[in-house]
Amino acid sequence: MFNATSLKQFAVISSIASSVAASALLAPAALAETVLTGYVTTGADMAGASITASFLDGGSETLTWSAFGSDGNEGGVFSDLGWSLTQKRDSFSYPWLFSVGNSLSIETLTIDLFGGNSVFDTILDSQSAQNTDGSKQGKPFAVKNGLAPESVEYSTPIDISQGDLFSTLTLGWENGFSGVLEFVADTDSGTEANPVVIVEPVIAEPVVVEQDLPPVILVPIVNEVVEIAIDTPAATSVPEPGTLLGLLAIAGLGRKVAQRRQAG
Ligand SMILES: [Ca+2]
Ligand SMILES: [Ca+2]
Repeated sequence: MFNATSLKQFAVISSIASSVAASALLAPAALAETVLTGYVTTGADMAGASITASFLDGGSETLTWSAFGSDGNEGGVFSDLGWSLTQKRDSFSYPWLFSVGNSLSIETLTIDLFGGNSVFDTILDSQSAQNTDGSKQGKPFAVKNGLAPESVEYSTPIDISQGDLFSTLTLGWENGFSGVLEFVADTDSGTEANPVVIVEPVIAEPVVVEQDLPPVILVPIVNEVVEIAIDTPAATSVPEPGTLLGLLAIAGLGRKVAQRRQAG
């Protein structure tokens, strides 16, 4: 049988048990690290990647990369607006093809491979301290043919990167790009079981730093001397109200004293 004490203990134990269960549910699952498939990634392997073209005269278009063709190696995006980006074989050796119709002028091209479970491998020297195990040799962006962009930026390193593996490549042309550009940029892929993981930026808690503020110096404000004409009231012989009341009170007191003397 439960008495009141054992019921209370039961309630406390239940409460602890449910909060443990809740915290177990809320605890983030440990994320597995990226495991690369190897070092050969073709256009078809990058299906799901996100490609964004921004236009010199404003606006942008984002398309999702998909495999195409019958040989199992080709992939790309084709815009109805008149531009396309494709990759047809092992990205280590074969170029990407960026094609932009003359009616368009593209300011930036951003290739984000995360959705395609792939990464850019940017360092050729596999003995480099910055080479990630399993990624082998990479190749940084290099133009094979066409108008080179003025800016080339790799960004968003992945979790296992030692300095060579990035999720995103952005190319920029100050005066816009149209025509055909062939470039090499090596890629690798994550496995299905352990896909590519991006390093989330750590958002620091805001820290309030108490500073020794310099003493506040009060500077007297010197006003201009302003002459104010004051009408000085003319001197009068009229007693002030307070004085008048005092005189009346003394007079009254004197009368009362006189009356008491008469009564006595
Ligand atoms: Ca590769
Ligand atoms: Ca590498």
